[in-house]
Amino acid sequence: MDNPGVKTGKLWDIFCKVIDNYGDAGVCWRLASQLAARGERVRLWLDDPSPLAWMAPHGDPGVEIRRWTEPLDLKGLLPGDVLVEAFGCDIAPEFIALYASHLRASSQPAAWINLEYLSAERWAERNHGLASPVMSGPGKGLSKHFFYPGFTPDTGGLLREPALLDLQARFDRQAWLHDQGIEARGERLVSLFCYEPPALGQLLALLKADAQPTRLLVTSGRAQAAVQHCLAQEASHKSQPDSNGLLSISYLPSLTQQDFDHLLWACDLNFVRGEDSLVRALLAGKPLVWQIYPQDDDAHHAKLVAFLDWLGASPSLHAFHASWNSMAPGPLPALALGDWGQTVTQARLRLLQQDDLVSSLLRFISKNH
Ligand code: TRH
Repeated sequence: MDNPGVKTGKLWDIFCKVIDNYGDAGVCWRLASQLAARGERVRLWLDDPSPLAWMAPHGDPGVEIRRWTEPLDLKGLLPGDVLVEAFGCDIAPEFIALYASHLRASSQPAAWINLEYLSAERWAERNHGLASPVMSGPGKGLSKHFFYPGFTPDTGGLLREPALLDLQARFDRQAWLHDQGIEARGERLVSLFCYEPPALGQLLALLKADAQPTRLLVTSGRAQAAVQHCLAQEASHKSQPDSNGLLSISYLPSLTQQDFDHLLWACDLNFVRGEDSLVRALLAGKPLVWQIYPQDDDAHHAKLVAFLDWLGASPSLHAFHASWNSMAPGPLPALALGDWGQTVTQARLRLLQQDDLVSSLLRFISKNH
């Protein structure tokens, strides 16, 4: 249920630090522009805004990008009504001091949201919406609230534009491929956005050996480097150059977020990674395989299993993920796109019956503040 009716018309300050990869900036940009689309005003503070130059080159009139310098330049600045601390980024203390004194002067309660990482684990439901008193520093005495994105109605939901499925229904796959310079001749199209999965060589071998021709659309950056590394390694082990069989490979430039969606809509199977691209692949409703962001203590294993359980993944989809994410030894199982596609479309239906993240965030703010 989308609920564009809940409007607060407030000024939001969203703070984000780019740790690595594109997800932090990607999620915060999506949040900022979706808030702006519902009539909110947003300042997005980023320590490194450079990924936005290719993700969102046209910007958004409702979103002001500010560089998070140390110290922050706060001259003449009035803090906004809502403060969003994305992914535990520790908002600059000088900004918190300004916000706290603004609240005291206006006798308003704090509207300070701790936006957390996405997880399908049960604790996300338990912790969603909980208050957390600030015990020290310039915000001492204020209260933050945990906001957990998630896959069930007891969480904050997932970022989803109200018109997304209509846009997808009107999408012209052939025209888009042509515009990208991709001359597809009826092959199966597979997108690849990944880190360096050890099973990548196996995937390439599987696609080469398949009776059905495949075109692999490889995203720029780490995925491209990983594929090229695999191919070079393979070549160095062979005296004769190997043929790619029925596999052809296209390397893509960095796409805008909008064209990244188009890529997911155009393909018959999407390999995605991290957080934001997983959500977009779910919303695309096509068969997907997720490479989860790896954590040192293997905490991502439980997170992956929780997601697959929520998804209702079949044994074959479970097994493919276990292998792709190096959780189980053994070869990659065969692709089963019919089965995987059905699973994803059913999961998407469940998501469409729930509020999206911006609707639940707006409701949370108007109820609590
Ligand atoms: O880049 P990621 O691996 O980001 C990760 C995750 O967010 C992870 O949870 C976090 O802990 C870690 O960073 C630090 O994957 P993700 O989350 O899918 O983000 C990719 C973003 O990049 C997404 O918004 C889509 C966008 N994108 C484009 O806009 N164009 C492109 O060409 C590509 C490849 C991605």
